[in-house]
Amino acid sequence: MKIGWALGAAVGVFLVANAPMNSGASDYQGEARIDNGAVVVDIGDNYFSPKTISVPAGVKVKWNNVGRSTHNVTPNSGKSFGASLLAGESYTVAFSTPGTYAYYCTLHGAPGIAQYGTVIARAASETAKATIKTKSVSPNRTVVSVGEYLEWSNKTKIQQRVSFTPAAQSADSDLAVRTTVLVAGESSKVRFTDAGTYKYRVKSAGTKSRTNTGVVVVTAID
Ligand SMILES: [Cu+2]
Repeated sequence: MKIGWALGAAVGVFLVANAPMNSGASDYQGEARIDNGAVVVDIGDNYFSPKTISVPAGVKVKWNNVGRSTHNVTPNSGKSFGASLLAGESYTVAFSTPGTYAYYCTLHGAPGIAQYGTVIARAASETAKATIKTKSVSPNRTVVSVGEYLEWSNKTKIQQRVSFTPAAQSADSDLAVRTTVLVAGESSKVRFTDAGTYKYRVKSAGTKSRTNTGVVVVTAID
């Protein structure tokens, strides 16, 4: 990562004007969404949105170039997927092998720098997970099938409160839950039984209270 600092700083200067503000406290920009059975990732000038998304393996991911410039989807390693897209073009691929697929645009980024993104394809047996850190929840865009769980792990040293809208279902009962509280180091999972888009806020307890946000798309894929 250190090696990338100089380039990252240089690219960052002109990105400020163009990049969406993904760090805002109540910002759900770049919501995960489904289009014709594919999970959509928008390509703008010069970013991918959502930047990181977790999907069930086998689900199609569709990149849409909604920017004005030409961009490309280039894997950090290998050539198992990838495309160059003019403005308005799209590219769809299904990640049928579970794994983490890191990619970037060679024109406006580098691996892990500036215009880059990640698709996490989960095995069918694998519960979707999100890690809560002080300044982020990652991945913060998750697609699950109806009936699946999302498990949050609290890696901070303070209590975190995850509140979602609409309510989901608790992991071990049929009770609808809107808020789940995680003490430091704990994890908690919630089951999503109805298709839809669930937004959530992760609020930390304590004086330096901070809110991170995320989106879960529950879909009837399969
Ligand atoms: Cu680009």
